Amino acid sequence: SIPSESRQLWQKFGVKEFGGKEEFQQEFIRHVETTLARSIYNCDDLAAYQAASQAIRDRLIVAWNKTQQKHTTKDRKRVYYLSLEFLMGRAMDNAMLNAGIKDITKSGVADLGFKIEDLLEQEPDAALGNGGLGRLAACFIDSIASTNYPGWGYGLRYQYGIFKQRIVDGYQVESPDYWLTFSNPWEIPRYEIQIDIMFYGYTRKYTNDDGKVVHVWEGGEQVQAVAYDVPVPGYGTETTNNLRLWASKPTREFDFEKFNAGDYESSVRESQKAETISAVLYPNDNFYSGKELRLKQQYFWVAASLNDIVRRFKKTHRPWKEFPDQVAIQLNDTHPTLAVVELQRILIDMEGVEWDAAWNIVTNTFGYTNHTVLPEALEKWPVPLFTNLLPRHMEIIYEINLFFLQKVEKMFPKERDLLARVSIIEESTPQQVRMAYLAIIGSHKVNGVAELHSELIKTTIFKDFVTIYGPDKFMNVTNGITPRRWLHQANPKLSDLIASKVGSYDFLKDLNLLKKIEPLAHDPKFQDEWVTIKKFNKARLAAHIKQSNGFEVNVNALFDVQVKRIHEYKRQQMNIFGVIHRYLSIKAMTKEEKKEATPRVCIFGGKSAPGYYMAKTIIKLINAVSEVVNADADVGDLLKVVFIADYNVSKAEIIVPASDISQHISTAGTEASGTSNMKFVLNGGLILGTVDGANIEITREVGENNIFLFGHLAESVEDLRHKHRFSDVPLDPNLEKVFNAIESGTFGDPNIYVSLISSVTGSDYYLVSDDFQSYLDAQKLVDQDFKNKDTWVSRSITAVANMGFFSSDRAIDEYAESIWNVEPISME
Ligand code: Z2T
Repeated sequence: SIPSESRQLWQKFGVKEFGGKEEFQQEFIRHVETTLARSIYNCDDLAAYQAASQAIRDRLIVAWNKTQQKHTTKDRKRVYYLSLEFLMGRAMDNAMLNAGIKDITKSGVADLGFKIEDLLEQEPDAALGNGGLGRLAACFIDSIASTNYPGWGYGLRYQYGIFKQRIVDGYQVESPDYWLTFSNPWEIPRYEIQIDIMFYGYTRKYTNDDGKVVHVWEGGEQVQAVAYDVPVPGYGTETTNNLRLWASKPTREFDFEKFNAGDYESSVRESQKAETISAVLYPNDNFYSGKELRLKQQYFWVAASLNDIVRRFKKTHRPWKEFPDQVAIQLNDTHPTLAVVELQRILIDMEGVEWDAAWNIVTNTFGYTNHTVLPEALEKWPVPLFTNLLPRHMEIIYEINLFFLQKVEKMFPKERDLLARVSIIEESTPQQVRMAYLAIIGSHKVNGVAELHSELIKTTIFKDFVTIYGPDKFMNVTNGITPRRWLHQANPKLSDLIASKVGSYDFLKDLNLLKKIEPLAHDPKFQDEWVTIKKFNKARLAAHIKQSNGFEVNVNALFDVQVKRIHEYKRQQMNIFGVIHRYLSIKAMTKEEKKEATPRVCIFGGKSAPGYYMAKTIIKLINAVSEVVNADADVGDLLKVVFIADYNVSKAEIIVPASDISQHISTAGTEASGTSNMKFVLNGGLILGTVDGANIEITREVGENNIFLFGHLAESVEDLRHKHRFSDVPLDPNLEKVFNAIESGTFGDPNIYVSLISSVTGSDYYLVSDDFQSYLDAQKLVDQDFKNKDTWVSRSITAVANMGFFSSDRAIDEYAESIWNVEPISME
């Protein structure tokens, strides 16, 4: 239908991706002079970053357009990854790498007088997530693109990412992360894609001319969702997928009545309220807080995304029953569970599909991933709040629940308590909507994120549902990480060394090829190169520490790292108690003994949720210990304690390659998977960890000689907790010495730490005392083994060689095969 003359013009002038360095430079200068309206005389690093990223962005958009056209013509099943968090970090280095233009841009900007490293530094992190769950979503969309699956991410465009952390007087202080100050070159605003979203109002039903009962939801407040698209380039492929983030805007009609009534100011104020929906990311990791604004965010995002997905499906004019053949939707935790209800509502209220047929479509479309068994993290919304905000959805939930409970009652007529146990509605005051149960009932597959975790959900929190649905609905997909960011970008020297031995960079696409370096584990020359690279990475971190913390650390010391969100279940408190124990031991050493000791740098980093008192106390203690230990002349180089402020993705890229040991020491059964454990080992660091989450599978892959495991097993945790509650369990004697030191004021005002200590001397829910001796023993082994440099490096090499399984490409293939039933689309 497009006339051939027009078509020819489009072909003639259509934008081509630049290929060579000169074309890049031409684009760069064009953007400096036009997009930024600057010149050679006022182009600083920030402007140069902006111009370079504009040039790269243009190139991504060309690939994005091609991919989307291809996917539309192929018209095959797509996957949609719904996540309230995408912890992307910086985009520029990844965009250059994946598009295969890193060399030309690097030398292109160098000719113009800029260092690429300086430009990369200008970019703020896109920190739209809290921790593991958000970073997993970022790794997954990288892998979906890199393995050529047609897949979109859907999320919220928060104006404020996770807060920035400063340490003032040893305490965490938060400040807002307004990351859009200099505009964001990596997003394409789609002002034409505007979707009306309703809240509140009331429901009504009537019988139409055909005698059918029709439900309507009306009279509520309207806001508008505007789409912002972020191109997601695959590595070594033309495929460039889309991450669509929604921002809230006031609707245009919204103000009219008040405006006419002369109340202009208040109508503007009202419309500003709409903007706050997507304004800020909730800063909790593994913790649920039932705020109405959070539920609003969830519905806003889910309704906009489903509207978009359904609109795309309707363009193909297929019958509704084919919806699950065209669409797979993955629920990243329970945050998007309203999508189940919203799709059912669209089908029955708007599209006139019968209930059963609609429900069939819904359950065949969704998959649900659970990320935690911690009870305080499970979402439950009070029925009154829910009914007020989403009255029609509440009705549909009651209906879903009724049909579900009828089915259960038929299956198990004698099980009196079962119905109450599995009901979506918890009979508390007030009643609560159990979102995980709704997600299970509304999905065809439920998965955990590591083997132990996937077993635990079947035997504990979702046990009854295994009885009802059988075991096949529940499965495991062990998490993974993208080797592009977490090996090649973070550790270019190691990646280059590996490539020189493997013969190519193919391992970045097929991580099992790492196996080829295993025979080199005992090769002295290779070992030397390996050690040199680790030293270089440690020096790079040491320079960062010098800059941020103001003191020097010895790069020959053992770098011992624990960086992750601060949480009692992750047990940073056990780590710092261990550091205090080490400090006391050093103080008691003779000169001779000191000569034998292994010097350590204990590195901590991580944010606490702003309202999490215990986590904040742990941060304060780490900083207090740091101050005392680092200033103690008796200790010298044997022990340094560092708290790196504002841990984020970009800092992880510096910290991860620099570890000798990293700690993943959660109470067994509490860390669903962990993913930083994978990052550290992939970069040649060994793990000191508990038998928990993905540590277990890492042990299986790398061999138990190449990991330091300690502590009680998940199966004993319940008994141990019981003992603490119902009998007197003596405190571990070494821990007692540590507490005495704290209580005697060695690290400043002991009053600060009273509740931290009594949480252990009391019920010790996280079993710090129970595991403490075992932890110290494992640490001792680490000290000894680190002295044996040859064995240490061969263990490091062997471990890396066996990390292939933990590529997120593998995880995505498993989801695609066993949950989504989607296939790759080649861009040829
Ligand atoms: C989170 O980061 C994780 C689980 C959550 O449960 C919430 C958040 Cl914000 C609701 C983490 C797990 O703690 C971690 O073990 C896992 O590796 C990660 O999700 C990705 O699955």
